[in-house]
Amino acid sequence: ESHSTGESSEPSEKCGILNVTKITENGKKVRKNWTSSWTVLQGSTLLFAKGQGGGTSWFGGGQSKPEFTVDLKGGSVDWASKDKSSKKHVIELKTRQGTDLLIQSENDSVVNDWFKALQDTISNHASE
Ligand code: I3S
Repeated sequence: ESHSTGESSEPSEKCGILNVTKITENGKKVRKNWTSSWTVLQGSTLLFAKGQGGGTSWFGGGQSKPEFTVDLKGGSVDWASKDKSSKKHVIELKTRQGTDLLIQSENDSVVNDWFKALQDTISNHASE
């Protein structure tokens, strides 16, 4: 186990509301189901909690769990091609586990920030 040689001592953490859908699960195509989700990037883990509002209620709180998490290590991130979605500003995230997601927001600067954060996370954990 090795940590990237500290260009930053801060843990990578980022959160916000994004539209998310799985497109592939364990390598199999699944039907899209776009959901607005409170999204947290914590280390190399991306966590999603369903539903808007209540924002941080599950986070750090007692019992509630994130609805869904993916490990970014060994994954890849790219802009989704037009045939993947008719929406604007769509990120395609592929994970080593064979779960692929589309991540979107109407706000392009929000999506650009997430794109960079995901890319940085993946490259910072590339050797693990
Ligand atoms: O790839 P698709 O099938 O065009 O994705 C659309 C569908 O998931 C659609 O739901 P239904 O399967 O119930 O028709 C969604 O409402 C659309 O948002 C999906 O397309 P976009 O282009 O928005 O990702």
